[in-house]
Amino acid sequence: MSLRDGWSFETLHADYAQALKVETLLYDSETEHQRLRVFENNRFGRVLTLDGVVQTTEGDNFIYHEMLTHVPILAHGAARRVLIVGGGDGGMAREVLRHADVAHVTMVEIDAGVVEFSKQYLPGLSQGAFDDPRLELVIADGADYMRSARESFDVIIIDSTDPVGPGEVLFTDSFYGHARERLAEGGILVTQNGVPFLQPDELTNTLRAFKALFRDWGCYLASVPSYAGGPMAFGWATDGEARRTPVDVLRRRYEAAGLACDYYTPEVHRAAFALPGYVRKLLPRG
Ligand code: AG3
Repeated sequence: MSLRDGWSFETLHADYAQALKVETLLYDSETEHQRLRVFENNRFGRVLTLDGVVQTTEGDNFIYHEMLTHVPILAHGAARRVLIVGGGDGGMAREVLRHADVAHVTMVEIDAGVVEFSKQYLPGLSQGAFDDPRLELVIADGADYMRSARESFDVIIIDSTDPVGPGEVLFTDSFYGHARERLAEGGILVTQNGVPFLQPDELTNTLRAFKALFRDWGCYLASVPSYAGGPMAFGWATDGEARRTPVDVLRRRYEAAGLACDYYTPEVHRAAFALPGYVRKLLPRG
């Protein structure tokens, strides 16, 4: 049971759990796909959980969403078409749409319930992104979409849950293979890849698949307080050279885009690819 004595306990990991105080329970119900809850916490603001696992909070979502959007988009330098898989809360779309040069965003979310619900209970996440004419919302299974779509994208962002339940198919080799076919030349794929201290295999498995498919593959890190257990890893895969974009070029692009981020800076962008030893050891070898 994830709600106990006025606290929300997360049971994602076998031997470690975080708890957030539930000031007010605002919503608690079962959608077609998962159990959805929103509550108010004094430190984090509104918190969204799916099947008891924290997905996003008003307080710290900027870290996750900025790092999964501005890193690939500014490294690419000319992204016009972006695909988001998942992201029903609208936070990822919000950050992508800050780039005036992005002409089209396709967002593929499996759960229409999450989108409707987020507009109502978490308006601060999407901040009007769902009304932007550049956004095309597709309610579909991300894996089915990736297999059958014909469009191509400069940046693909996988904003998934953890690889349990509906999110599991978004961590398979065949899904990554289909994603690669959807990338335009020089296109970049980034993924939510869990907290490597607690979910080491998740990162190794994804990177093993990337290594077989892409010329440049790896991961970068950011600490998101509500994804407890150490920094979170984001998978990076491309056949292009964008990872090596120098910091002064990133600075110019950041300024030209008129961004004023709360986490992302061009320096943080470069530094995020520096991996501590325990993470480096999780990368596939040979
Ligand atoms: N989706 C990522 C949630 C992952 C939480 N996992 C974890 N703590 N290991 C967030 C959706 C926000 N748009």
